[in-house]
Amino acid sequence: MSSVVGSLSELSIGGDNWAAEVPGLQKNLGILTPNQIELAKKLLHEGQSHLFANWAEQGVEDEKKAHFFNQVSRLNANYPGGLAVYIQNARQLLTDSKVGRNPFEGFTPSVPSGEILTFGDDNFIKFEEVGVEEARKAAFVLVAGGLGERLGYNGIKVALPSETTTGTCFLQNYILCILALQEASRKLSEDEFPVEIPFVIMTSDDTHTPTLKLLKSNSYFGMKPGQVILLKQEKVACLDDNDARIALDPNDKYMIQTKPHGHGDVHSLLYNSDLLRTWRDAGLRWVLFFQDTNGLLFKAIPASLGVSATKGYHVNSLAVPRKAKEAIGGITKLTHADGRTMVINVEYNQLDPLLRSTGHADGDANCETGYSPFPGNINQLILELGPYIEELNRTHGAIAEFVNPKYKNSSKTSFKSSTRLECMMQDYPKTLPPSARVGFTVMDAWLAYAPVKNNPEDAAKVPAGNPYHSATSGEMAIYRANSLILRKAGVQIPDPTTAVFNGQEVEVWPRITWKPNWALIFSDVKRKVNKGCSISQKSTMVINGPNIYLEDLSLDGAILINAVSEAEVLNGSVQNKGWALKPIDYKDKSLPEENRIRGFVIEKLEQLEMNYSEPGKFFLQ
Ligand code: UGB
Repeated sequence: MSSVVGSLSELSIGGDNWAAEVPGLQKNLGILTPNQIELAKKLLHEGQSHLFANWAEQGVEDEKKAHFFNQVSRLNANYPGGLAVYIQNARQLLTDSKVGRNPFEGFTPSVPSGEILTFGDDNFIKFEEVGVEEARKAAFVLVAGGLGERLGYNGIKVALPSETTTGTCFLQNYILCILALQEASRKLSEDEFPVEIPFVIMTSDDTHTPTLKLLKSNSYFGMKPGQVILLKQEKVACLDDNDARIALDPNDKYMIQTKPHGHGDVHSLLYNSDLLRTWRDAGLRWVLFFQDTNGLLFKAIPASLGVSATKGYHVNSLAVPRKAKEAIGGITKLTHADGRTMVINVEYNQLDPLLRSTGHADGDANCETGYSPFPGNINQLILELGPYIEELNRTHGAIAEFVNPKYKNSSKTSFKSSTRLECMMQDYPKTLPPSARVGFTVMDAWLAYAPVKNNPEDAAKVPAGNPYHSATSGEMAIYRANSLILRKAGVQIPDPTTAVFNGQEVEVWPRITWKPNWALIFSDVKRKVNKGCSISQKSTMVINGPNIYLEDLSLDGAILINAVSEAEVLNGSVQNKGWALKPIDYKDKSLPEENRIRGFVIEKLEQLEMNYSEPGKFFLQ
């Protein structure tokens, strides 16, 4: 038993003098309601007397004291079993973490086998086509309640430009992709299925209002407002130490610090909403979960949905080759001594201890391929709706929790900052019966995964050869993927140059972007790219229009093409000064944060902009 609890359990909390040893509380008993007294007793019982240590005399700041109890009451009501259970769970998990207890006791890890896709081959193309067809039976769920602590950006992450050539923010990109999938799937459908793909966004107190504002001020980026559903997750109390002492806000002694409980909340929120039943009644078959800042995501979705449908997976996790120690979980097969097996994400902070404790002396290390043998979880999950509903009916959406304190020192006695219990959406399969069909799909990282998670300083410190996961690398990855896709379709594109922005060396490919209604899948690209095209390394190309065809295009500079759907274009030779990437200092506060975090701005020297607002065939020259 911890020291704090030990000493406090000696308090006679049941007797008249229950607050005698907590003067801050004792002197305020006169203003407390019976309900507040019950809550205060619970707190004392759970070793939380420090919360009252600096309370003012009765009559001073009484309103704030009432707010304090309102908050305690909410925290108590929002956690299954109440705040006392939360503190007890936290104390247990913190003790386990301190002694380094293996949460996978009894399990042996091994490398699972899954579907490994190669971009552009026949198999990939087939899965993409099946995926587009299935998309009309899908609902999308974006988890966007996270604080983005590692990125340190002041706004919500989904409002950040995914790339700065067009300035398209992540949320806009996701919505345009879903709408493009909706349209493509509708065209393939011969039945009466009304196609309006539902889009749920899980927000938190930190992100809800700005997310709604972003949507409203941009007319939902073209989606029908009723198609977008916001579900807000509640936060949990932060903890200051291994005794699970609740953390107070450093600026307000009557306010408990809270943080999101983790993306795992998405399952209970969906369970408690009516959405899943409504979707099932409407004939939907898939729920796709994804995260807030992966600009490549939708390049991977059609093929992976095709895999789910073809293989009949109840759960399909998307994965990419993982570098050892990269901050993404490893997909692992776990076999228990009693014979049970499961294929599950082992989070990045747990993989190394698990491997070491099961005879892998090097822990989380690369193998001869230069990658970890465990595929990296990119936390995009495709669940089949029917089995998902069945499972949630059983579990009510509860997901196992964990704690991840950042310790100040090796004795693990204090934290760098307060911590809290969390749960992860990818832990959903942990409770599934052995009959569940759980699979995963691996794709190249260049195609599928380029999140924006790390601030410039941390990104620059990433071990050599590991991905930066920064705004700089996230943007460059979009250009690289688009260039590689066009190359595969026959466009001549030279090898990239390298440049250093914010201390990170990155490949710089031509800045090629297209709207999702131009090409969602590789066969779209192949249909629209004809012979004789070349794009120089310094070039920029922005394609905005569904029927733009590239043929005999020689581009050395910048071109922006906007065309209505009936306009068909484009060939010829374009040469101009183009757009250049100009390095900037991320510490220069005179520049917008959106630019500073990527370490460059785009200098628009010269470009050709073509706007085709009438139907017809057009040629550049
Ligand atoms: N999120 C919420 O919506 N609510 C919350 O309470 C917390 C987060 P992070 P993390 O693919 O790159 C995950 O912080 O947790 C949202 C996987 O666990 O970006 O470090 C948040 O808004 C890991 O296995 O990621 O790591 C964001 O959209 C690995 O796959 C999302 O949850 C890794 O992501 C993820 O939050 C990865």
